[in-house]
Amino acid sequence: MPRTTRFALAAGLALGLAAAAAPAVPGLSAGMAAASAPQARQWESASGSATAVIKNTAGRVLGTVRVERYDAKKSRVSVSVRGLTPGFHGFHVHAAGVCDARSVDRATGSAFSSAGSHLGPGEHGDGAGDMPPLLVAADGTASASFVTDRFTLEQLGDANGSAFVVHAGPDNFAHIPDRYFHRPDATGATGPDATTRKTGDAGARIGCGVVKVHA
Ligand SMILES: [Cu+2]
Repeated sequence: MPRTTRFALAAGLALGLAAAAAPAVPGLSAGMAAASAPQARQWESASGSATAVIKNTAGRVLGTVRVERYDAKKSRVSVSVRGLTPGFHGFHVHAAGVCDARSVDRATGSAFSSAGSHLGPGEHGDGAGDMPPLLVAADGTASASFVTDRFTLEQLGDANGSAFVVHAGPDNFAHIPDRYFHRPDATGATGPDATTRKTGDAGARIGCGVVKVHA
């Protein structure tokens, strides 16, 4: 059981006991006990957060990400970046909490290979780490806030951590209708190729921030 849930339960229990110990006003104890339940949930939703500072390959800070518990199943992600090229940029949670600009992926030449693949199982677009792309304005800044139930704070802070990654290009979420055919590839497949299915063609990793989960 997560520590926060234990705390919420304990707090709710304590309030319930306090209410039960106040028999002087009949009916009040039941009311207080009922009132304690939503309060306990509120505490639970307010506790816990995660932050990440996103840096580019030169180590310059591009911006920050904050994740807060929204309710029992959802998180709110708030991100603010600057110094990017205008347009859409793929934005994902990657599965390893290591942002080493010198770790270059041999196949793609991209930096921050150390952050690993996208968080969670599932096809690209349906994975836990898939998030709305950042829309960067002409002045190079982007700001977004959204709610997701695809990952929890506990998942972000798992044994090998996680990282927020900004990509050089837009993310097509592997949403390529089957009418886009190409010649059979090495495996004989004729639909969208493996790179599109896996990465959404979002291109190189240009920003990376290790997630720090706070109790
Ligand atoms: Cu990514």
